[in-house]
Amino acid sequence: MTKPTLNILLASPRGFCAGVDRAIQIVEVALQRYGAPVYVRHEIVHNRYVVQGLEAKGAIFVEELDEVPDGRPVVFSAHGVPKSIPAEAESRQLMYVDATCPLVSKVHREAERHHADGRQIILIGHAGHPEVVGTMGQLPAGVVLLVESEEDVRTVQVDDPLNLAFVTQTTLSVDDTVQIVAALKARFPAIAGPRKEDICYATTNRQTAVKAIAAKADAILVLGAPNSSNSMRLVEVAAKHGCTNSMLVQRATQIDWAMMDNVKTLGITAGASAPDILVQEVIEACRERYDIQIEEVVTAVENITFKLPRGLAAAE
Ligand code: 0CM
Ligand code: SF4
Repeated sequence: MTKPTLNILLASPRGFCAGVDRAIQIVEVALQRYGAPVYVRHEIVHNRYVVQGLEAKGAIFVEELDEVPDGRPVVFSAHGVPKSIPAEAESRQLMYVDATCPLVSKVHREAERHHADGRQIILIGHAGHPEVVGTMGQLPAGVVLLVESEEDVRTVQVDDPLNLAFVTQTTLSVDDTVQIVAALKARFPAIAGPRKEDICYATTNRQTAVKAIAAKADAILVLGAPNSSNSMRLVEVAAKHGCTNSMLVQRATQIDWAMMDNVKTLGITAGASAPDILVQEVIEACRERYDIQIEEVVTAVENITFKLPRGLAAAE
């Protein structure tokens, strides 16, 4: 029996970013250097496949430092941690390695600089996300105010409109953030901040790439996890740009093949924490059912890498 045809549009860039690559490498190098178990506070990146792979090598994932026994090394996840966490590790004389993405650390330093200059800070981000908890926790409680929407901008109570700055989470929707920043500038014309926002190159590039395939695809699959902010934003961006039939899947086994009945062109992308092997798994699952043709749609070429932290680099 001949298989039906399926055109696959592969968004590029997609999948791992430099910060995720570095964070995973940090856990692997720590395992080699210190032996198992190495503890990791929070999922190193928001992906079960990655977490399970590291667990198999001897990593133990915990949510809080008090779950780490004395004398064992602990790695902090790519999303960043409040200042209280390294302080607590130091007070317990725990060996820790910070895998915070350098682009998240950059936002931490920006917030500290504004605070040192006497400004109150507004963070644009999603409440409860670990990156938001980490960025707010760079400064004393109450110094950083969180806004999630234009509505929040209308109601936020600031101490002095002339002494304000904003910073953002790195994995937001670029288009939604433009609106929120515009609302902030309209209400507080003197607000200081980055030239645009603090959304990282990987988030920006993956959103641009999914936009390029959205209008041409009957359905889009985004490989990623529900707790992955950048992956969830890809699902939303695809829906807003012409493909309402856009879905998050963690593995090929989650694909609803009944929903694929009328799909002639399928778009595929992956969040910054989703390994390429999961994309390949989806392509293979499609190949079993369809006669597939793959077209890669490239909107940017990335060649960014980040060095390992001092103390973990190969020669040390
Ligand atoms: O921040 P987000 O939820 O998108 O995290 P992630 O682990 O899915 O992606 C990589 C990062 C960071 C910071
Ligand atoms: Fe860093 Fe961006 Fe990757 Fe997060 S998504 S780890 S901020 S490069």
